[in-house]
Amino acid sequence: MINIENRDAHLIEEAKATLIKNDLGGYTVPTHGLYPFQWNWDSAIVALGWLPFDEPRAWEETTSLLSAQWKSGMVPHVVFHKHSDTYFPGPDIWGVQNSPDSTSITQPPVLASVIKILFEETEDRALAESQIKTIVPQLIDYHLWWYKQRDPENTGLVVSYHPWESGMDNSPAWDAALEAVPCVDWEYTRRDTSHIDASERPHKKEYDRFLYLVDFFRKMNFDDTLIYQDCPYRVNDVSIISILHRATKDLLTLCEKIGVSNDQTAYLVKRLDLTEGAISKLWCSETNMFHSFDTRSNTMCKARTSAGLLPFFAGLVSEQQTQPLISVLDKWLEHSTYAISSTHPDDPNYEPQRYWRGPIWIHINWMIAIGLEDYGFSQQAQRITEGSRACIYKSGFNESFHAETGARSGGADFSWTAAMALYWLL
Ligand code: 2M8
Repeated sequence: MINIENRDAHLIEEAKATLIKNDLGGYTVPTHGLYPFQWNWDSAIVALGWLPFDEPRAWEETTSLLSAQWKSGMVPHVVFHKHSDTYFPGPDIWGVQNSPDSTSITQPPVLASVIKILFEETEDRALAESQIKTIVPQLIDYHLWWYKQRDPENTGLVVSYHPWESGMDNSPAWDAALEAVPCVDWEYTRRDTSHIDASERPHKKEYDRFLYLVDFFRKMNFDDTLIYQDCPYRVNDVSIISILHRATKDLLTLCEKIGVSNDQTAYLVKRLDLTEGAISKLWCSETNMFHSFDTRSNTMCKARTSAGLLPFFAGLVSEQQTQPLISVLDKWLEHSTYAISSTHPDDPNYEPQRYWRGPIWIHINWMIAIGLEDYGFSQQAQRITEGSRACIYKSGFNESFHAETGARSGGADFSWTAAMALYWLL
């Protein structure tokens, strides 16, 4: 018989060792080789992993990310602190003239929600109090940037300009919107497929468009207004909108705790109201799910993906929508030996091993489980937690997990999975 306590103790040590191995001094790479820089939402999740065994290091993960914040308030999706040629595209392709080097787009802003957790759970109160004073103003600037630059017409739904910004790079949700983007007109050599089998990565047709968009941002001189007007890819991403919504609420709670109340916080409150009034645009009564929306073609991105469950995390699911969405979730779980796959198994574009088209991502399951608990669906939350834990027991700290077998998928020794194990699962 397996001794569960011993197994968990061993896994905890392994998870800590994974973070320590991926620590490049103040920031943690997702995994060496495949992703040799600091990624935005990875770092937020990773801070939670440092928290139980090194509180100063947990905070440092977030301040190193915020050190790359742009004057506009934007916090980049990748920060190129140190040179590496194991990844493509690097800073030369992005062409940003900032220090430190970074990309010009952002990622799902889960950071403020993480900071709230760090603030509440850090035992060294002096550390927490001192960090929060500098971080909160930076987070306010970041959230103001989101609402003002990414929703200049006050629709209540911010837009995203790149599948990399969603963090769910090759999700079938983006297929149609991405097809409308031209292909890049120069040759390039990918590095990702030299680390990971091509069957687990996006196709060339997607990379051609990813890179066209990178070129486009540079040609627009990274000007928020011009990009909003002309970007050939512009979607209301239900995942970003949900994560931003919860993060803004968490940020406002933090502001209250530390006595910050001003025009900016009042503006954020108004923005929450706007989103609450607009979210029904992303609800589909045929699929009984939320979907992203392509604002270029004015069509819904009908793929059934795990992003469509994240409005639970945001508290954006209405009373009438709750039961239908829970029925979808229950069927999804019936299909799953493990946890929630990134794409619903019945979706025609589901591929259980290909990156964001099927595999299980532990941090997404964490957010869904939190949302379900908030709505009182503890049984489903528990089932998702157990399924996520089972992936780790079976295959360790991988980037993601095969949706049906729980086998490894993507990179090994992966920081956000180790962090979720330390903070959530073990
Ligand atoms: C993946 O995205 C990067 C581009 O940002 C890539 O494939 O090159 C995604 O899984 C993304 O969500 C994640 O933040 C990043 C690093 O783990 O890798």
